Amino acid sequence: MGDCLFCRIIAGEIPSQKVYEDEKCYAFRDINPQAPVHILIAPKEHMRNITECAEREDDLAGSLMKAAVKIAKAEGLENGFRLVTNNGQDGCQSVDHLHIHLMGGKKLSERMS
Ligand code: DGP
Repeated sequence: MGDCLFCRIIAGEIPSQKVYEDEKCYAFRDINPQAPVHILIAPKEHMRNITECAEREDDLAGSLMKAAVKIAKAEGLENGFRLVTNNGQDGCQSVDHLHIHLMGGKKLSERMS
């Protein structure tokens, strides 16, 4: 686990507002929300980013996306939502534990960058 912030959140060592959990992933509200609903979906197993996740034999990336859609439904985002994962330096990834941002609850910006 080391010093990884999200590993510590998933382990319950640092408090978070959990919204969903299954055997593979843990989802919690972003500390600095950029939309009325802003949730982070992270794998329980530590991996750096989606590049590392894509190197796996299993379909963990698909499971994370399916969990995100399940959470969007539970949050009442039937009007739409956005899923984003920042990857590496140019992607402005600030926490090096893979997470998918789920944002919604308002009409989001058309700008993506
Ligand atoms: P990114 O820049 O894609 O790596 O996103 C990291 C996100 O993590 C950012 O939107 C803020 C959020 N975040 C950082 N520290 C904490 C924390 O301690 N708790 C929670 N809930 N979110 C955090």
